[in-house]
Amino acid sequence: MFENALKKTRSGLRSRLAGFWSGSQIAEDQWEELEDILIQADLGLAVAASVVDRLKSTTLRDEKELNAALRNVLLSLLLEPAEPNLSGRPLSVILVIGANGTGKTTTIAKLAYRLSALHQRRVLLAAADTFRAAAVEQLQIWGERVATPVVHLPAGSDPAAVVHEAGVRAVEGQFDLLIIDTAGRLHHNADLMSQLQKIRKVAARIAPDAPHETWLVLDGTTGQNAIQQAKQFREMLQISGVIVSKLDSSARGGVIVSICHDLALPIPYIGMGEQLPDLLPFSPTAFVDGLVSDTKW
Ligand SMILES: Nc1nc2c(ncn2[C@@H]2O[C@H](COP(=O)(O)OP(=O)(O)OP(=O)(O)O)[C@@H](O)[C@H]2O)c(=O)[nH]1
Ligand SMILES: [Mg+2]
Repeated sequence: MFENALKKTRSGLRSRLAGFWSGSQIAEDQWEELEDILIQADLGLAVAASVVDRLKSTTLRDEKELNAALRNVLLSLLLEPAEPNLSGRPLSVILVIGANGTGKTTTIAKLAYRLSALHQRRVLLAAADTFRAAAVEQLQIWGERVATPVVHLPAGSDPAAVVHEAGVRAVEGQFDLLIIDTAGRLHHNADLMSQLQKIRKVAARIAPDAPHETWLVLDGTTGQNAIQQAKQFREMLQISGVIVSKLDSSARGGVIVSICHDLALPIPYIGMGEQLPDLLPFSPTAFVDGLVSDTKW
């Protein structure tokens, strides 16, 4: 899954680790270099330092052992997710939030495709990004492609009203899932956060315990900035998981470790492209292998 996506990061790591083993043990400056390598792979300062600390306290005799230990340490930092079970109630409501351009709308289309085509669920979409002119139309185009209805109101309507309308329609039409698309940018950040809080309140009236999931979409190519974004959103709203998009492009991948370790948030899915099948449940083993392993090792 990650073999091609993380190729650049992996080969960088490999070539630098290969030159590591000159003497019988790793010198202090080499540990520092390893920390740098991990930071460059987007792991973040704190995580990189803690990985190195843990490796230092392990007996390592050669490159192979270093790689195996690195693999184990990284795996231990990742939360083991399961694909969310959205079938235990009559209607599940999923709120999708995230900064402008991170991939929310595309992710929703991929989710609708995955959950309807693969899991045979009846999905309804709510176009609650009423701020950006073309946002409703963009969701409608995706809706047509995945044969999923989209609830919308005239441009400039209150997004919370769209959510209310979609909730009524979802209950009446006995849909299994309602997925709500939201704006990524308003005139002010504070406006966006209060709008999202209002949407959340309205969503809470649709079904008991709704929204059942609030997924934050982070652009995997933005590295540690994505972590800062997550912290801002988390101050305002309870987030149940993070979907990392664009891991197929120039992402260095390490941000995944930070999301699990620093934010302690699960990653139900990852986005690996712009096509409908390009949303996959996150697999920690496949990810770590993509980052550090190679079949030859
Ligand atoms: N390569 C790649 N591109 C992606 C992925 N997900 C989204 N994109 C692209 O990222 C761009 C923004 O995607 P949108 O889904 O419109 O993002 P958004 O968060 O809804 O944006 P706003 O509504 O403007 O806040 C589009 O060009 C998408 O095709 C992905 O997993 N891989
Ligand atoms: Mg959008």
